[in-house]
Parts: sequence; C-alpha cells; structure tokens
Amino acid sequence: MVYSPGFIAQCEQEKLHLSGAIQPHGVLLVCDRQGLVSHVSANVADWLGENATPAFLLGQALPHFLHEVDASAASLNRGERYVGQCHLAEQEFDVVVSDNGEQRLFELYPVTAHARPLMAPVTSQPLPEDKAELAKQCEQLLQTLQEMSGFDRVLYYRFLPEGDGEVTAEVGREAGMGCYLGLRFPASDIPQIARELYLQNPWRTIPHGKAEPVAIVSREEGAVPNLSWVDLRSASPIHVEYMTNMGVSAAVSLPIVLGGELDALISCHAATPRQLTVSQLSAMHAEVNAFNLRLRDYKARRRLQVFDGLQHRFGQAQAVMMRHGSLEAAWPELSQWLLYTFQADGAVLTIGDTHYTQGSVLSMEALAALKAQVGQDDRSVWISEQLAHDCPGLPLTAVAGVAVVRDLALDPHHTAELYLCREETLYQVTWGGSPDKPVDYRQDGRGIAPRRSFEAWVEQRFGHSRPWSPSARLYLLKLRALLQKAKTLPEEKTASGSR
Ligand code: BLA
Repeated sequence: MVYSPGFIAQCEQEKLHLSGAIQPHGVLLVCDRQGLVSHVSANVADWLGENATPAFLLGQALPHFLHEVDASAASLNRGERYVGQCHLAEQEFDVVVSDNGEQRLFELYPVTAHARPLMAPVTSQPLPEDKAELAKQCEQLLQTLQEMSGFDRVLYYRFLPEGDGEVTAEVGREAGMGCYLGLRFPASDIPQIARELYLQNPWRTIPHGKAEPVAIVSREEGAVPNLSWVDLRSASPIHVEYMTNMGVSAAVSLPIVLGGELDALISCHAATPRQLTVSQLSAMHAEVNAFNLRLRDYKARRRLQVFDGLQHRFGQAQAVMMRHGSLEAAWPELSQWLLYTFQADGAVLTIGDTHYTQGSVLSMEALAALKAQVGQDDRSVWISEQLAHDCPGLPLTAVAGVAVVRDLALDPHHTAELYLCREETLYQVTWGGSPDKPVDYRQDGRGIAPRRSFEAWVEQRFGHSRPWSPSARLYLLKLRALLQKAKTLPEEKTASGSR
C-alpha cells in the first residue's frame, strides 16, 4: 500500500494531547503543585457564574466548591483518574480529576437531573467455549452498549498485526448509516498518537463533532497543559471531517486492551449530536471490562489447549524418531507428521547435498537460491509468508511461503536443514474505500483531508501463503531441539548396549 510520506508525517505530527483547547460540553480547571489555578477553559464563567472569569481565577487557589473532590482524589498518581461530584449553587457537576505528572486537572460536566441514568448491572456471562460463542457474546455486548447509550450504531473494530483494522461485529445497521461489517481500514485512519491515548483511557467521547472548540487560557503565556488523560480535549479537526464524511455527528470509543496492547476499539456512532454522562460512560466501561476479562481468559485457555495438543504431537514425533533411529530413515513417516502438524503443503530435508522431499515443494533451483539468501541470517528459524517479496528473484511456482529450520547439525561434516512449504493462497481484502487513497488533497491547497468514500473496495492480494501463526517460530525451535536430540539416540543406544 502506498501512502505519501508527507501525509503520514502530517497525521502523526498532530500533538493531540497538546491541543490547547477543549470541547464545549464541559469546563476545565488546572492546578499547579502549589494548588494555584494555572489554566482554565475560556467558557468557565458560563457555568461557574459571571464573576468566575479566567482573569479572576488564574493564579488563585482552587475554588472552594472543588475542595472536597480534591481531597478525595488526594492520592492520584500520573495517568490515574478519580470520578466525583460537586455542587455550585443549584448546579450539579460530575467531576473527573486526573494528574498529568505536573498538574492536577479538573473536568467539570454539568449534570441535569433527568440525565442521570440507572446504573446497568454488569451482565454476567460464562467463559465462551468456542469462537462462535465468543462472537455471540461480542454481539450481545454491542447490543447492550447500544441500548445503554442510545447511539445508532456500534462497531467492533479489531486491529490486525500490521496496524490496519477490520470491523468484525456491528449492530444498528437498520439506522441507515451504511454497513461496515467485514470492511478493512488502513492503519493511518487512527494515528499512533491517538492509539496511545486510547490505550491509557477508559473511553474517548466526541458528543458533537462540529461544535466549536473552547480555548484553554494559561497564567503563563504559551504554556499548554498535557491533556493525555482529559476526555474533554478538543477533537482533531481532521478526524471531525472524517466523521462528517461517514455521516457521524457523535462518537464514543471504548478500547479493548490485551497484554498491554490495543486489540480493538468499540466504536459507537450517532447521526445527531449525543452526550452521555460520566456515570453512563462508567457503566458502559464496566460492561466492556467484563467482556475484556472473558476475552483474556478465553485466549489464555485456547493457548493452553493448543499447547497441550502440540505436546501430544511432539510425543508422537519423538516416538517416530526412536523407532527409526535417524532422520533419513524416519523421513517418510516424519514428513507426514510435519505436514499435518504445521499445516504445510510440502517439506524438504537437506542433509549435506542430499534432498528428501514430500508434497508440494520449491524447485531445487529455488531451494539453492533461498539457501544462499537465508545463509546470511544467523537465526535458527527463518519464516516468510511472501517469498517473492522477502527473497526477490527466486524462481517460484506454487510455493509462496516457507519456514526454514537451520543448523540441524548431525556431525561436523554434515549439516541438515528443514524447509516447510506453503502454497500461494489468493486473498481478497475488502476495504472501506480505497486504501491507496486514505486522503484527498484539498482543492484549496490547504493540505490533506480525510477520504470521502467508504464504499467497499476489493483488493486482490497475490504472492501470499496462509500466514504462519505467531507461535510457529517457538514450535519450530522446539522441533529443532527434538530433532537434534533424537539424532543422538542411536549413539546413546550403542553406548548403553556396550556397558
Ligand atoms: C480517531 N479514527 C479515530 C477513531 C476511530 C477512527 C474509531 C477514534 C475516535 C472516535 O471514537 O471516533 C476511525 N472510525 C474509524 C474507522 C471506522 C470508524 C476506520 O468508525 C470504521 C468503521 N483520520 C484519517 C486521517 C487522519 C486521521 C487521514 O482518516 C490523519 C490525518 C486522524 N483519527 C485521526 C485522529 C484521531 C482519529 C487524529 C483522534 C481523534 C481524537 O481522539 O481526537
């Protein structure tokens, strides 16, 4: 996929956390370590009373009505948040307090009585038994979130290893906002800096994309506070334009984090502006969290099952090696085991200049060229699922992917290598709009704008094999150890026989 470097740089350079502005549905007050107000949003008097102007508040102690919340949040560390309430005259506020390492930030959200929802109980579900059950629970989660939020459409947007994302579940298609299920979107639709922020926050809300941002006024000129943990932070103009192109006015995203990495984003869309209260968001977050924990446990259990299965298979391979005593003799049986266990279409064993083959393999010419190229690499296991790309110039036919296990040294005079081959698989990837055109250049020359078309766009991918699993490398190392150990068995037998 081709993106212009200038475009990537422009997206990635936007310092979202230093935007110097907030969205207008709340008020921001920032205190320095002395407890004096260092920044306020310019709309502060609209909510706190006409005397509470930035000029009046800046440099003063934190206003009295925030003291109780401040005391409750006393032990906050950098990046942590505390949710509380406070009153000023007749007005009630939800207050989210966070600490950015230099300052303490108070987000105030005015609450109207009718907006306060009943807390939905966290749905209790059993640990899913299989993939189908997991998918069902995921869809149920989206439905629950749609009911709790009143948003029109909720998507489960799953990240792929290369950073692109795919919509794997969707509810609310009947809202008439288009169907995104099964579509893939390029990594650049969510810049790295935004992903990092989603990793650190329980939700991100943009209740009214087109609402005019409110400037943050500083006591010291030019000092902008770090808003990494402040949901009120203004929305990126380029993302607002993207939302508009999608027909979306309001968005809420909730991250799914696994092993410290952003695995997915649950994205709620509304066609008209829509604001949720902090307690509604907290209740939604609790639902997402409960699902996240089940997903984590499901994956851990699946890994254990795969591991147990492989332990069993490796036991079989060991028995084969014991029966035959040498790699050469074991090959007819061992190669069948290899194809089955590693889901390969073919396998080649080379011992010195001799080749033993099984199934669909690389030509001898391609093998020699590959051997020369892989010889430069000092890793014991070398993997490719796109040989034409990774080793240009190889005379390839059916095979497009290979896993090489190197240095199965038999003795100082004979080295052995194993090649597991996978044939080419034709891939079709359906993108939400052409991935080669993630942006349009503005006609007025003011730089880039997000893409306007989300129509399904089909890409045919050539030269790929089915991907090797992330744990293939580990299992191949285990295989290498097993084969190296097994080849010494005949000697051991002799040794024990002569005793
Ligand atoms: C943020 N982009 C996002 C977010 C999503 C997407 C989910 C999180 C914020 C939110 O909740 O809206 C992308 N939304 C999608 C996709 C689907 C969807 C793919 O519903 C599919 C159905 N965006 C661009 C380009 C740039 C860009 C070209 O398309 C860069 C110049 C930037 N996207 C961008 C930025 C944010 C973002 C800066 C962060 C917005 C913020 O948090 O303020």
